[in-house]
Amino acid sequence: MRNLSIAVIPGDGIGQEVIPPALEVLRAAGTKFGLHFEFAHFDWGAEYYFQHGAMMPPNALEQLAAHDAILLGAVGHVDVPDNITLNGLLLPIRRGFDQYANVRPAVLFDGVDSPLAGRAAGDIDMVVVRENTEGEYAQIGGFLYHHQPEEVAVQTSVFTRRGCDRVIRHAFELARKRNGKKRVASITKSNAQGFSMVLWDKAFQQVAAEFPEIETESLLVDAAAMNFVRRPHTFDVVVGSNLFGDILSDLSAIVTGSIGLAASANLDPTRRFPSMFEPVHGTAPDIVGKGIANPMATVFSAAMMLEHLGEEEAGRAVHGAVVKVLAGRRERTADLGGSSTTAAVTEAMLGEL
Ligand code: GGG
Repeated sequence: MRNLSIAVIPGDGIGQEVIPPALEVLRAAGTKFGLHFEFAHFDWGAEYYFQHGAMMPPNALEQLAAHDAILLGAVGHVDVPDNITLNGLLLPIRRGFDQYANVRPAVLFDGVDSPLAGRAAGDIDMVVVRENTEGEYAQIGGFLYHHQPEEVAVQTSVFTRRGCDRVIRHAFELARKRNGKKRVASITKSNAQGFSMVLWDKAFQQVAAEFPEIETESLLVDAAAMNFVRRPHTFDVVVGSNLFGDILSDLSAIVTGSIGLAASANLDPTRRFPSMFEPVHGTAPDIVGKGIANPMATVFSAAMMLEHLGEEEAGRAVHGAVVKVLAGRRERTADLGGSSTTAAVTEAMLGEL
């Protein structure tokens, strides 16, 4: 029996509703595959902020570092400015634990309808690899004449050669490992961002030379957005900056049916620190408390966590259970056109497992 210690941060909104199903599925997988999970719960997020004036305590990373991995639900609240939720919890964990590769798969599964005409199951199978520690999310800047009529804001993106190289190399290694089209698309806006993204392009060219068997293309982000809709079947691994990767992975999620299926892994590939797994979706205040949130993105994320922890068989089983429920077209939440509850979908996944 292998013991795995998982830090669990349900966070806010439907984060609180999608994490318990994922823990149930993980426990069931543990029973089947000889894994004992210890789940350490952290009540960080908006409620914590209302009580303490911070999204998490000052020694949060110290507390999390003791665990094998982190499972996160969602963070955000209508009464807390978005920059506080992001900069007070998500970004310090991603940066502090050097989780530089945010891996976001998007697959059109059997039983799921794409909003794009003529796309069948398996037609779309891509992964967006988002740079996760710098770029447009670096939080370098400030205000001048703040709160005065003539106020000025300056925000600087930070692109380091090390940061570009390592995430681009991760994308190529993923393309090599995947049973896919062996293709990496790099996304920039280097015609307008003439320094940072020119550096990115140079890094892309040089890293690509190490992987001669992988086909490459470079796209401006506007063209990439168009082509995610026009020819999504041509993409395999897509690598982009923090902001572009974030935006494009919402697009890849919706062309494959729903953001309720979009999983993500914030990876420290060096394994110095715990990696963090979270659904791409946010807190969905419009459906909080109704018991209808789709737990599948979180369960897919849990499957990615198992794989990262070396439990490939268990990860495949959890992933496969979700895929089977989708293919059955019976239990499905509203985002997929159904009327099932979170609990009913969870029962179905457990049944398949
Ligand atoms: N599932 C985590 C969550 O709440 N994500 C919403 C969000 O605002 N994410 C921003 C980001 O990933 O940069």
